[in-house]
Parts: sequence; structure tokens; C-alpha cells
Amino acid sequence: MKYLEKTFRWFGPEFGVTLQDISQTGATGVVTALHHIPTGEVWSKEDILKRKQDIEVANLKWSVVESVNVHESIKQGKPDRDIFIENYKQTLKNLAANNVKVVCYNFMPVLDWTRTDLDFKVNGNASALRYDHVALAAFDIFILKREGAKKDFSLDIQQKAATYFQNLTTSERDNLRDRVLAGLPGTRDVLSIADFQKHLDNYEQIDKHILKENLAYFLQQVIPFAQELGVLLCIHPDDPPFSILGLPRIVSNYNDIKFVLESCESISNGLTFCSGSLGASETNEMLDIINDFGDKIHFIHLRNVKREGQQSFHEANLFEGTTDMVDLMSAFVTEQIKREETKSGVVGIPMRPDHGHVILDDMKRMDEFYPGYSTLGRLKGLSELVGLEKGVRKYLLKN
Ligand code: CS2
Ligand code: MN
Repeated sequence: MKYLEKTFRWFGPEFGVTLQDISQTGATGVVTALHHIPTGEVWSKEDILKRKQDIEVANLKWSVVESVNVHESIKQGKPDRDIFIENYKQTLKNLAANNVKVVCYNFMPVLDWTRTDLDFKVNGNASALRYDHVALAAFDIFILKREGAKKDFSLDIQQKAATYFQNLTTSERDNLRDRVLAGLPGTRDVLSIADFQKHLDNYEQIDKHILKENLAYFLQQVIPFAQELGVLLCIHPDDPPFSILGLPRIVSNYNDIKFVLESCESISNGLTFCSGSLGASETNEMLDIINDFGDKIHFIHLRNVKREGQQSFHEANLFEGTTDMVDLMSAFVTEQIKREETKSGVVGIPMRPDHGHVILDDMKRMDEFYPGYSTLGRLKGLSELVGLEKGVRKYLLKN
């Protein structure tokens, strides 16, 4: 297969997008996980097979698992972490037995991605996700009331946050709280302030350095085993790619990624390249990451963000954000051509459009989707990416 493998995320039968819908988008692969199984428990061979068969009935393939989540005990390096590492390995073994061999995960403490606005209007009336650093500061300082929160923000942001907070009604304050404390993708769970505070307390003694050690420990246990199974693990970067709410973040930039990949050298120790996550930081040179670590990129998420300054950003149309998507696609096609020539690695790297805007008819059923995962916005993203790749490949091969 010469082209990137076109994939689409699916959250399972409970979700507003069906497999039949996905098969109409042009995607050939599905990205999914057994979201109903709590983090840390083993996914049985039978449950995996059942999900795989459902996907195949729709003429699709289960291309990537996103994600087998990592238990908090592993992230925090607790004494019981080895039990959860063994469970993780067993899940990988059961996936491999079903020939599902690309596995995405992340190492973000407590929360997955964080946004402060889930209905930010772009292009007239389309709905996008937004991260506003001022709103996050308002949550942190005035709602969560985290000790020492203020010192994580400049004086300017602190002042803007105070004004922002004063102007919110009680229900707007509650909404902001629930958006920030929304749980993992694939659930509608929202943490309470009290529960979140308990998590924060667990991280009191865990700084970046310790979290990195805990990740390295996890990788050194799991990667050799994954390699034997032929499983490719690929870590998803932090979103946003900087520390928030006092929690350490360790997969945010070039050096972090280098640390991950060098913690246990193996083809099975790879990266999920996410342009939306990495692109939210102005210091990230994404082309360097693709050029230097390209052979370890096993999965690609492509979407654009528009940086607004002072660490805020929103999810933009593919060709209207801050990142030059043509340059990124050229770097990926170059990596593919290298793989073809050297006969190494998978040429059809699985790629998905990641989040999309809520547009057109999907606006009538917004609450059927998880934030970011409507049908039509992602279909638009996928179609644009398919065209972009074709054009870039033809151009690169001619020159
Ligand atoms: C995803 C990530 O929805 C998204 O933005 O790209 O949240 C991703 O699912 C996880 O972080 C991967 O473990
Ligand atoms: Mn992503």
C-alpha cells in the first residue's frame, strides 16, 4: 500500500457514529478501544475478537488500538504498579493473538486532553474546541483554588483571569469546571473537584523527573515483550503540550520524545505523531520531529490549531491554522518513500483526522458525539487529507 492508511476513530456501539457511517467516509481502518473495560484490567481475547468481528462485518479493519490506557499506579510508580504492568502485557498478548498490533497510549497524569470551551464558533456557525489559558487560570485560581496556582501564571494572565471569573455567572462557572474536569475520550464522566484534588495530592511528590523515571520503568518492562509479539506501541503527546494544574507533563516536545524513544531502544517503542497536540506550542518544530524520529512514527493524527498567543489556541480548519499542513504531509510522504526504498517499516502508516468541527446536519445531534468526534467534520478533514497526500506524493515523485 503506497498511501497512508486512512482511519477513523470509533468509540464503539454506544456512540453516535456507526461503522456503516465510517465505511462511507473512505476510511479503510478503524481506531478503537474497549472503552467499557476499566483502566488496568485485562482485555480478554474473546472481547477483543468480538470487537474485531463487528468491525470486519462492516468491511473495515481494526488498524489501531487507541488507547490501552496506563493505570495511575504505573504513572505514580506505586508499589502495586507491577500488577498493572503484567495486566498491560497480557492485554497486548491478547491483542496480538487477534492480530491487532498497533497500540496507542499516553502518559498524561489524571486528565487526557483539556479544553475550556467545547462550542467555540468558527466559520460562521461551525463549532470547535478551544483552550483559553485565561479561562484555565480562572478555573485553577478561583474554582479549584489550588495552593500555589497563582505562581504558575504571569501577572497579566492572573489579572485577566480575575476579570474573566468575575464576569461569569454561577452556571458558567459550573460549566467551565465540568469542561476542564471531563475525563477520558470515550466516556462522559466528569471528575468532581474533591476527586480531582485527591489525584493532585497523589502527585504532590511527583515532579517531571520522577514521572519520567516511571515512564522509563514501564517501557523497560513492556517494550521487549511487545517486540516479541510484534506489537508497535506509540505514545501520544500531551495536549496541551505544557504543564497545567500543577501536574507534570513529559511528552510535550522534541527532547521529551527523544527521552521516551531512548528509554528503551526498539522499533516497538514508538510515537503517535499528533499535529494538533504538538502544534499548540510555538516552540515545537514538528518537521524536526518527523525528520529525526520518522522511523518510530507508527500512527499519525492530523489536525490544525490556530495559536492565539499567551498559550491559548482553538482547533482550526485544516488549512487555516498555524501549522503548514502541506509541509507536514510532505515530510510524511518523504518518510514513506524512504521506507519503500529501504524496505523497512510499514509504508501505509495509519493516519486519522483526529478532531473535527461540528458542522451541517451534525449540529442537530451534537450531544450524540463525544467532543471533537462528530461525523461530518472529521469526514471533511479526512477528505482534505486524502487530496493533500495525493497531490504531495505526485509532486515529490516528479521532483
Ligand atoms: C486524542 C487523544 O482525542 C484526542 O485528542 O488524540 O486524547 C488520545 O486519544 C489519547 O491521548 C491517546 O492515548
Ligand atoms: Mn491526537
